[in-house]
Amino acid sequence: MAQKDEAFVPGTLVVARGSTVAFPNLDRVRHSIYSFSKPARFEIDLYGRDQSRTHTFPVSGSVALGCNIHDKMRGYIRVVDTPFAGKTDANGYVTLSGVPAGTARLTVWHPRIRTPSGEVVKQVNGATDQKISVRLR
Ligand SMILES: [Cu+2]
Repeated sequence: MAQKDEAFVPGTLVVARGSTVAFPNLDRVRHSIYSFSKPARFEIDLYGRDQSRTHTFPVSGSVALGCNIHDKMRGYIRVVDTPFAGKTDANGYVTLSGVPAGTARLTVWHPRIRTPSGEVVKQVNGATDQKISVRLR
C-alpha cells in the first residue's frame, strides 16, 4: 500500500489474515499512517521518501487508513480469512475461482455501503450460482 501523490495506492487492498503489508513512501513529503479500526489499531511514525514500513494484520475485518499529516488521505485494507475473496474491477465485477459446492455466505464490503459493518451478505450456492449479482443501495 504505497503513498504516491499524497494518496494511498491502491486505495483498497484485499489481503489474507496474517499478512504483512508494506507501506512504501514514494512521495517527497513524509507520511504518518494510522488506523483506528477495531481489527488493527496502529500508528506509524513519520517516514520519508523511498522509505517503507510494514504492519501485520492478524485479525480479519475492515481497516481504514489515514495519515496524520494529510487529512484527505484515505485507504482501506480488507483482511479476509478465506481464499475466496477478491477486489472488484472498475465495473464492479470479481471472479472467485474454485469455490466448493454447497451453500456459502457471500459478503460484499465497500467503505460507502450504508450498513453498520459496511457489508451486504447474501446466501449463495457454490454448485449452482455461477453468476451472482448483488445490488447495493
Ligand atoms: Cu501523509
